[in-house]
Amino acid sequence: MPRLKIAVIPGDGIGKEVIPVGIKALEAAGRQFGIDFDWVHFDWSCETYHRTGRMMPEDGIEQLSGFDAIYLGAVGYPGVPDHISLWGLLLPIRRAFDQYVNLRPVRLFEGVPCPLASKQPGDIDFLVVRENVEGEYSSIGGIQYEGTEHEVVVQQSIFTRRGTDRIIDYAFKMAQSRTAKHLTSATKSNGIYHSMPFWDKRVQEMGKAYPDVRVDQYHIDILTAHFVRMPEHFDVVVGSNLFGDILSDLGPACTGTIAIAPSANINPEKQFPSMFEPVHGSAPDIAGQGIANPLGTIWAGAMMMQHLGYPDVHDVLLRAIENVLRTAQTLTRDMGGNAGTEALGNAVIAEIG
Ligand code: GGG
Repeated sequence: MPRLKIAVIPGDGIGKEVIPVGIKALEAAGRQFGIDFDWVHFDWSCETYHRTGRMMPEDGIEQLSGFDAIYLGAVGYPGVPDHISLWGLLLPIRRAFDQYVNLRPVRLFEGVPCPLASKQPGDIDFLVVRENVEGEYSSIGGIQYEGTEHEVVVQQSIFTRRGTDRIIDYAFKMAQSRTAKHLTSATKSNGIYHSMPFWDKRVQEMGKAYPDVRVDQYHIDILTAHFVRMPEHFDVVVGSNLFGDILSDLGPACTGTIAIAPSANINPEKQFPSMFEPVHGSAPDIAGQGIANPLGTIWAGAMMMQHLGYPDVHDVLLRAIENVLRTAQTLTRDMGGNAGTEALGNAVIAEIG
């Protein structure tokens, strides 16, 4: 009987509410295929930071390194600056385990009210491929003359040839594996002088190895407009760390709720554990009320099973989400219903059977 060892970091806010639901759903789906889990919980969070001055212990990465995967809720809470919560936990994990691909599928499900009136389920079904370890998410830079009227702040972005090529190549491969074989690349090469024209050039160069993939290159500003106006146009969308992050919030917002969206931080070579989390953050405004939507966390769990070599478990979980949404009986508030986190989780688990 396969036994998977999963590190669980619920984190902050609604992360603590959605992760237990995700675990229950994974256990129900795993049972059908004789898969067992060892869940090892780590209480690393902004609360831990308040108590200890660190989001995770000094040997945190070492502690995670023997696991098959990491299942994370959310980080960030009032009182801890946002850059501390990201740089103290999420980003060091992504970097230490070279999780350079961030996969964020975007899909409009039947039963979920769509804010774009003319769009139907099937119209929106694309994949954002986000570069996950370099780019604009950089700690290189500094401040001089702090607090004076001469204050100067410098923030560097990092675009390596290796880092740029490997994410673009991954995105081409994803596009090639799909029916539409269509890749869209997001940059801002008319405004950002060095890194973005470099990225554009690498897309053109690397595209030569994928003649069957149709390529579009857009500036990020008009691309966001196209996301809203014609989301059906997109299949695989690749962008830098920052642009990918923005597009993968905007995409699911166009499908009715960001809370359904999952995020897979992948080390494709499987040398290190990959990490799975919902796209959404800790949502302090609704934390503790039992009303958070757990579907992004459950879908992230499904992606974890796909990555670990259990596509059947992935499919069972996704079918259960689809079926629950289709009936539109048990929806959380973000989807126009009044069900709570537990009720929606139980409906998915009942569907799993
Ligand atoms: N679900 C993880 C989480 O808390 N996300 C909030 C966030 O700000 N993430 C930034 C990122 O994905 O880079």
